[in-house]
Parts: sequence; structure tokens; C-alpha cells
Amino acid sequence: MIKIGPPEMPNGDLCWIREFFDLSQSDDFFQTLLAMVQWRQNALKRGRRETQLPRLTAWYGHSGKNYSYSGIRMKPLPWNVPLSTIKQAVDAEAGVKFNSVLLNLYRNERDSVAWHSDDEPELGKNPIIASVSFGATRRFVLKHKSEKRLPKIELELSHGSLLLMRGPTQHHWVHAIPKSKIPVGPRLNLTFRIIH
Ligand SMILES: O=C(O)CCC(=O)C(=O)O
Ligand SMILES: [Mn+2]
Repeated sequence: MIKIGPPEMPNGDLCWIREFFDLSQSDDFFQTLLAMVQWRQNALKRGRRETQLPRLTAWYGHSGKNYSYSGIRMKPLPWNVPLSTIKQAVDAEAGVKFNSVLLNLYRNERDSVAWHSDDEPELGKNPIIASVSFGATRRFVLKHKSEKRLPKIELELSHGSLLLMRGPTQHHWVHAIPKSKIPVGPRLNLTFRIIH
């Protein structure tokens, strides 16, 4: 377990467990979720222009826990067995009960997520976010919103890893998965959240 916080990461609180799920469990979850999840291609609307998100997404959770980001409204699909199993393990580690999960499928090196923080109002103040990764390793980068001189923090989020982001992290830091310059296979990421 690697903990990252002040002074290396002012206003941040990360806890990273690289082999949270073992290899055979991770292989299993990866294959099952790739096939079973109802992946969608969402688009961002800016005026009359629509831009497709550079990844596929899905939203699962307790019924009624709707989620909106960048103008996209998502109604949750009901929990399935692999997602509930992962949720149980993540809840136990984080010491909370998550009620929803946003899934991202990065099909190859060209898929990405742009700089943002998970700070939608329905997540409340100082939200805890639990991020589970399966498949190809991708670089996850964090940068401070106002202290531009602070170095970026980079983590190689690998197959079966769990990253907890807590406390004021979302208020002070943005994060991204940049496109990769070298070819990579598919990667799945699950961010468990508590919608109030
Ligand atoms: O894929 C990741 O590791 C991060 C995804 C993410 O930041 C998000 O869905 O909000
Ligand atoms: Mn995020």
C-alpha cells in the first residue's frame, strides 16, 4: 500500500494498492465486464457541435442515483454479480458503502480522459472515490489546480489495482488519463462513488 499526501501532495490524500485483486480474479473480472457491461458511446454537446467521448462509458448503481457530467445525464443500470462482488471488496477496504459506479473502457492508446476533478455537486464535499483498473496499464496523472509549480503526480494504474482518492483531493487537484504514444490494449476503469 502506498500513501500519498502532504508534503509531497499538499491538499491531497491518495492510497494506492497495486495488487488489490490477484491476477486470476483480475483476468476474470476484465473478461466478464468487457462482455457483460452495456457500453455506450456518449457525446458532449457544445452548441450545435457534438464530440464523441474518447472512450466508452456505463453507469451502474442503486436505482434513483442519477448522475450528470458535462451535460450527459445517466440513469443507473442495476448492479450485476461481478460489479457487486467488486463493490463488496472495495467497500470493505474504503470503510464506506458506495452506491454507484462509473465505468470507462479505453479501447486503445487513442482513448483518454481529459483533465477534470470528480466534483459534481451530487458527490458532496470531500468525496471519496475508489478507482479500480483492469487490463492494460495506463498512466494516471494529477496536477494541482492553483500551485502550478508543484510537480505532477503520476501513477501507472495496473491490472487489479485500487486507488482511493479522499479528503480535499478533488477540490485542489485535477486528474487525467492522457493518450499513450505507444500502442496499448484495452483497459477498464471503475470509479465507485457515493451519490447523495
Ligand atoms: O480511468 C481512470 O483511471 C480515471 C477515470 C476518471 O477519472 C473518471 O471516470 O472520472
Ligand atoms: Mn475522474
